[in-house]
Amino acid sequence: MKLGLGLYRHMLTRENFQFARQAGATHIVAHLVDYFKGGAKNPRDNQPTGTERGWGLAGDPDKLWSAEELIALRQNIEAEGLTLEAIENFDPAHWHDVLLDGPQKKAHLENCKTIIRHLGQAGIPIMGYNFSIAGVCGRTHQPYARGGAMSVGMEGPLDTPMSNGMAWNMVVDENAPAGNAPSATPEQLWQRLAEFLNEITPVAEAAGVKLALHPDDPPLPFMRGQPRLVYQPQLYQRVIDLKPSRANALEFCLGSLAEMTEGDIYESVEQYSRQQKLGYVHFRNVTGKVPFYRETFIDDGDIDMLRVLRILRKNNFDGVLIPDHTPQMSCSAPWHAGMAFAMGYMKAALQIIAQE
Ligand SMILES: [Mn+2]
Repeated sequence: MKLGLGLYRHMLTRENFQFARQAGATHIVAHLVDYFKGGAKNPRDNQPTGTERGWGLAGDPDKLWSAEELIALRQNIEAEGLTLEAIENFDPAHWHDVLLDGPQKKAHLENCKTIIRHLGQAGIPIMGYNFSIAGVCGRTHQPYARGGAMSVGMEGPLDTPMSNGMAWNMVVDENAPAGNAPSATPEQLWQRLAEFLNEITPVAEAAGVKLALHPDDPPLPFMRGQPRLVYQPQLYQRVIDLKPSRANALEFCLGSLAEMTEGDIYESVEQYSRQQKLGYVHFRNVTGKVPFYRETFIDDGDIDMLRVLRILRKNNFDGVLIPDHTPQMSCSAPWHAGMAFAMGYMKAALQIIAQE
């Protein structure tokens, strides 16, 4: 197993690649969506939480990530002795009508195919994605973690309907008419995923790219009046069975899985790693379950992280683990300190299980 670090778009700098390398990482997972246009409630030095308008305006709908910029990113990462393992998340500007079943759906499916082909050309093996209408929303940011560290949690469900012009917790149409977006049914959402996988997996197979699906964060059956896909551990199996393909894989988020009300985290790790379905792993810890949970320091939550690593090793998982999120530590570099703490723990844990 390999240690990686996830970096937001504005953090894809030489200094941060060096930081990752210094903390023992060999791999990078890069976000290319800019989640930080939502203003003061969405500071750039933390994971995005945002407001009812989400994380702000999505990217340029007409500007897909090119093979050239992906190759340049990979080369910049390799220049610091690291490997680019995955791109995490499509920009809702490029695929919102796949999620919403809107009028541009055909063009947006083509956008996804083009982006996957570009990843293939750039030699990036995994595309992480989150098939969600309302997206990562409804979380609160408070001093929840040890020592009063600022962290993310949930204080109950968010039922405020999603407004028109939004998708995936971002604004995709600033000029949308007032009012709320129509609600889908759970079956419609699964139908949309089935169509996406049927269209995209053959392209991904040909490009040598794995699609890796993140579960819902937070994992509730509905958020903002919209159904969600993988909000219990067994629903991951439904995704796998929907489209048998080596390109149909999972962005396996331990935190989101542990926040779910059903299942057992160790059985889930066993079930999906045994099937060789893990693209990469979000290796983080939490206490509690939806709709009242808190993200914790990696050593301080409900999950026995070493037990998880032993299961992954038993099933020959050889991919990348990244910390995903951590609480913010009190200092002048709260994000970096939190990540360095998590990666030090992970490095030690990997050394321990390697010696067993
Ligand atoms: Mn995650």
